[in-house]
Formats: sequence, structure tokens, C-alpha cells
Amino acid sequence: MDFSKKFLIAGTGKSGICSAKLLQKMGAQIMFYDGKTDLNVEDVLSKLDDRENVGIVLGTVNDEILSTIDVMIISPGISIESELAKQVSEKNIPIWSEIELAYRAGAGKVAAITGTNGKTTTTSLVGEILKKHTSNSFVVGNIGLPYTDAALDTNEESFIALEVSSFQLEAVEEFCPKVSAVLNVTPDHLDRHHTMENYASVKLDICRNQTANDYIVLNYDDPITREMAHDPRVKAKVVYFSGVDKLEDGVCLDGDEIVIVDKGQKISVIDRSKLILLGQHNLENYMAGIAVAYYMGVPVAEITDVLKTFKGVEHRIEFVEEVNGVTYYNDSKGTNPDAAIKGIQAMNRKTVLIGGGYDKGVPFDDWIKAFDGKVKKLVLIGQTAKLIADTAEKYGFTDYVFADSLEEAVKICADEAEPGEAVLLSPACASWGMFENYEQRGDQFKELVRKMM
Ligand code: UMA
Repeated sequence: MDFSKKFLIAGTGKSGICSAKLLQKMGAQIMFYDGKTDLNVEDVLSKLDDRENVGIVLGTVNDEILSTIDVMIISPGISIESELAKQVSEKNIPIWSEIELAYRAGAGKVAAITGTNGKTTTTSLVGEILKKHTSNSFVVGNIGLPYTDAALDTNEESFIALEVSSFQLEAVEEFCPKVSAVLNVTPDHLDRHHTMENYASVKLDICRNQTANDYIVLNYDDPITREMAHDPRVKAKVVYFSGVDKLEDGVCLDGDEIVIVDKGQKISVIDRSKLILLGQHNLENYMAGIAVAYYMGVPVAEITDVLKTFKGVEHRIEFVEEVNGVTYYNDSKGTNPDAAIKGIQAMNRKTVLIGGGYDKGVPFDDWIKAFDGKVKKLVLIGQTAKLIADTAEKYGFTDYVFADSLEEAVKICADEAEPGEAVLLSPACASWGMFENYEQRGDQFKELVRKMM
């Protein structure tokens, strides 16, 4: 990679800062762009190791500046259809996503995991398995730590578990994982990708540079990912997993035993009763993780060992506390209807549910239908509150109330829930608009719950 170029880094969040640090270490010249005109520039520059000669352009970029730029690194939050990206493309300046930059600067074997839901759990499972296999392993990407933060610490022997979002796949050129996985595709981010076809297609770009020596793990139980095997972009060997059907090749159930079927040979991995995380969606996450780790070259015994103790991730149907006989769960990672359906399905008692947030243009019908008599009261927050209430009315669910803040919502829940019942934050929406990210929303929820103890 040629680091004598001048890079424009679009976005000054985690991805932008880590890209900048990586590029500066390589001796490249950098300049930042951010759409926020009231950005705290001092705050951004203070995060760099070397702030000398680093310019920041706010709001819009003019042609004079662009004429000095060789490559733009785009943060995932900025769309490839944004005015900036259009302007840069017109000048034939290459646009790389932050994962493209990290991939080019780093080395090692990458296991890249995408999908609407389950990608954080699966990436974290794969990460734990890789960690058991070698200390030269990394867990990075959409999961929270940018890939660019770790790329320069990797070498040819490294194993990298990478969670990849559709946003990060909008600008990949050479990115090529050894094993890729698409776990499922259900409605999400339609404000950005417009249609389900586009959304699914962007996700499949995860494999576009893979060859017949690589692997792509696909969910056989999801009609969209099952079909992906026939897309011309898929040149890697397809490995299916299924929590329902028996497969001639791939990862599936044999009675209660999870098995890998590899070239006609059946290899036992673990009895499902030994797994800690419950639910069909977690069975799928486990199976995907097994397939990814196996084709990354990890021995089955090491995979089995980790499966026995893996407890899942923070903010995903996470037990918080029992307060006055009411159990509180934090599912702030339920950022779309499908994920939130998994949240409500996991409840085994009457539940007061907190929902609502940023509007991604997805319908809430299936989520409301999944309430299944379990939701005692729905407490609505954020931009989508009214839209969700209207959808609920459509299905005859009228037990909802609006709250202006998460704090007010938690107060209402505490008043409504009786001992033996549950309170669940599982918003079916992104947190943006009220919070910086879902972690901040989940952390605030846990803090509010713990304050009541
Ligand atoms: N910005 C603009 N113009 C825009 C949008 C944003 O200038 O149109 C600027 C903002 O002013 C801000 C910066 O871009 O300064 C923020 O960049 P970013 O939104 O890309 O956020 P990062 O802090 O870099 O975090 C990103 C991911 N965020 C998004 O994809 C929105 C994080 O995923 C990821 O953990 C992190 O990189 C490290 O890889 C979060 C997420 O919500 C968890 N992901 C979505 C999801 O999981 O559904 C895709």
C-alpha cells in the first residue's frame, strides 16, 4: 500500500480517529472531514498522537481541497450516497471504507461476520475460540473496536474475528476474508439502503474478492441467505448451517448433537443441552460460529471447550437486576424489529416493554404481532414512538404510553410491573437521536435500574 498519498478521513468518530492514527503511523498525510459544523475540533485533535498539520473541514468540502486528496476513507455512519461521497467519486478519487484501509494495512487470516442479527454474539464467540487457539488473535469491527485500531499489530500468523456491518461494506475494493459469514437478512437500515434487495446485496459484498480457496458460511434456514449461494459473486466454498434441517455438508443437528459434516465425515461438536444461551436464534449463532472457526482451521476440541463456557454479550437480553421482585433485562442491542422479536420471545413471563428510537424506515408490524399476549404495557420513547403506537393500534394493542426520556420510561415500568414480572428494554430501533449509540442507551438503562435498589 502506498502511504505517500494524502488521505481525507470522513467522520471523526471511532473509525475516523483510528484510521487517522494508523495512517499517521505509516507516515501518510491526513485531513479530516465532518458534517457537524459545530464539531469540537480541539476534542478531535487531542485524540491524535501527532496533531501537527492536520486540517479539519466542516460541513462541505470544496474542489480546491479535493484536488489535493488521493484517497478518501469513509466512516460507516456516512453513506456512499452522501453529497460528499458523490463529489469525491466525480473526481475519481477512490473511496475506501475503514475496514478496507485496515485490511490493506494489516495481515493475517480474517473471519468476517455480517448479518442483520446475531453478528456481535457470533463474532464474540468466534473471537473467544480464536483466543483459545492463539494469543495472536483480535476481535474487531462493528462490535466496537475499529479494525484500524488493531491492523498494524497483526502479522501473517494472526487470526482476526471481524464484525462487519452493511455500512462498512459499501466501499470495499480488495477486502478478502478467509472465511466470511452472512447470518441472516431481515428488514433494517432501509433508510440507508432503500430496499431489501439492495441491503442484502451490500451484505454479500463481504465475499466479492474471495476465491475457491476461501469459505462463505450461510444460514440455510433463512431464505435470503440460502439463495445467496447462487449469486455470481460467490466463488468461495459454501458452508451452510441449519438449526432445522439435516445437511449433507455443513453444520447441523443430529438429534441433540451439533455436528459438522465435512466431505461425508460427521464430526460431533457438542450436545445442545450443554450450551448456555437459549433460543433458536442463539442455536444459529452457535452453529455459524462453529462453522467459521472450523474453516479458519481451529481444532474441534478447542471449539467445543469454548462453547461450554460462552455466555454471550453485553446489551443482548442481558439480565440487569431484580428490584422489588421485578426482573430487569437490557436488550439495547435490539436495534431492529427482528432482533427485538428475539428479545420478547426470550421472556417467559408478563413483560413491561420499552421500545422506540431512531426511525430507520422499517415496519413494526411483525414485532407487535410477536407480543403474543406477553407484553403487559408498552412504554414508547424517541422518534418512532407515534409510529409504533399507530401500528400497535392496528393490531388492537392499546396498552401503550409515551415517555419523554429513558428515565421517565424506567419510572413508568417500575410503577407498572408487579413482582414476578419482567421489564425489558428492547427498542426495535437504533438509539441515535437520543443517545450516541446502543451501548450508551443500555448503560443508562442499567444505571437507572440499579439506582432503584
Ligand atoms: N458523520 C458525518 N456525516 C454523516 C454521518 C456521520 O460527518 O452523514 C460524522 C459524525 O458527525 C461523527 C462521525 O461521522 O463525527 C461518526 O462516525 P460513525 O457514525 O461512522 O461512527 P463511529 O464512531 O466511527 O462508529 C462506527 C460504527 N457506527 C456506525 O456504523 C453508525 C460503530 O457501529 C462501530 O462500532 C465503530 O465504527 C467501530 O467499527 C455502531 C452501529 O450502530 C455500533 N452500527 C450499526 C449497527 O450495528 O446496526 C451499523
